[in-house]
Amino acid sequence: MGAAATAMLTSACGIPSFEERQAAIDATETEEPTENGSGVEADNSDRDQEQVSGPVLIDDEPTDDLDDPTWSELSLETVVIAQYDEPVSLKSRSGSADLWIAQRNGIVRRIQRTFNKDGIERISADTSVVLDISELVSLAGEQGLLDIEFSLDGRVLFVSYTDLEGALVVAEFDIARSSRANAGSQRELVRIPQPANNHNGGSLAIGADGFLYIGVGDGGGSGDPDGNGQNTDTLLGSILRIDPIATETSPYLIPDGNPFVDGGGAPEIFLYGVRNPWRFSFDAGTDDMWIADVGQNQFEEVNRLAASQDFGKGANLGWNQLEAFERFDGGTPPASTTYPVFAYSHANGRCSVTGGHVYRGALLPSLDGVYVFGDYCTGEVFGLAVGNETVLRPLSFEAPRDELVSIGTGPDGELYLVLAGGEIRRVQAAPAVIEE
Ligand SMILES: [Ca+2]
Repeated sequence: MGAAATAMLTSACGIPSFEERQAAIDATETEEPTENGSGVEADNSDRDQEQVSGPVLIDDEPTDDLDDPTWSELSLETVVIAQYDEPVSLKSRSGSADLWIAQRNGIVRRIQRTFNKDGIERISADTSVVLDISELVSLAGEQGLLDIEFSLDGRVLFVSYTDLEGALVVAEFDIARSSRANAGSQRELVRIPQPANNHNGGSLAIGADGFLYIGVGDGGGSGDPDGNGQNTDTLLGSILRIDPIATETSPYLIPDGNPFVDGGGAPEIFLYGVRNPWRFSFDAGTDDMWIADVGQNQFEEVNRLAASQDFGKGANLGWNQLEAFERFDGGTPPASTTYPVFAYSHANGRCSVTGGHVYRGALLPSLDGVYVFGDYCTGEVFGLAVGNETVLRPLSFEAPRDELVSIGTGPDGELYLVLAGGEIRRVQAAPAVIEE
């Protein structure tokens, strides 16, 4: 793959240019590997402790004194189950064992999974097209088809993409019980003009409440020059929540519980102060919302918005006054900031967080309740447990060093890695080693 193609892929999820990334990697190549067991290096040389609130793991103190959770000993492997041109997302759908893949070029495909009478699984990468909106999609910079999602009943396919004018569009298509969407049924729900072609966000998730949550980046440009993250009058820099039911006057309804229904901001906004929330998800066990927000030049962050606290309804996640726990460019921490549960620096080539899922599958029981996420540039995958102690451990398998664009789950909760180079990999336990 040429450098130009790599730069395009690299930029698909809201991260520095190829040149910036290479410079960062070059600058850190001589560093000693970490010994702290967290897998994530410290960079707190200029931290102002007064700013810090909440758990901090950007720290150079060894974390080996923490009890190692059983899951950190898990021996995992990944198996390639399919390969596509620039996949960006993997989703599942109620009533179907299949996996549904979005490609950046605007094509949605299906990985078919069937089980014989003995329960043996057969996987076939269906080459037929579920939906092709390539003619509607722009592809410069970080643009493209960004995500897909199904309604709770599986009968509607939602898509988010940048249109030919560069705006972020969220639309729905009828798919009923079919494996092919009705291409003529597009109904546009939301269209948000974008000041620049990066930080489009576009992540989609249906909550247990059946509402559609939409991640919207700050609009791009370095440092959020227009202050969109802190401006509740713009949909940029926010996670929106809508009820995708059309009325005569609007393509969707505003859920009654949204924080700004009575004023103070756009009624679609559910929470704000995000930069580029590239992948957020709901914990299938607790309904907590987990948001991975891509940082500027220093820190990547993971946020947990507990279901018991209304999923962070109305929360301000701090951007662009804060980058993770730090003041950004002399910013002032907002009066009521919701801080991340975890953040890491760009040391050792790490560059951009890729949000994943709290594991609730059956294959890896010791991983139950652990948030699994990764870094786009290094392809590393981590487990994060937040409880009395916050524990981060790299998950131990030989993942290919390829850009990790998404982590998806099947209908059974099992994990799949989506690599920008094309591979879809299932995560599973490595076979036992039999001693002679
Ligand atoms: Ca933040």
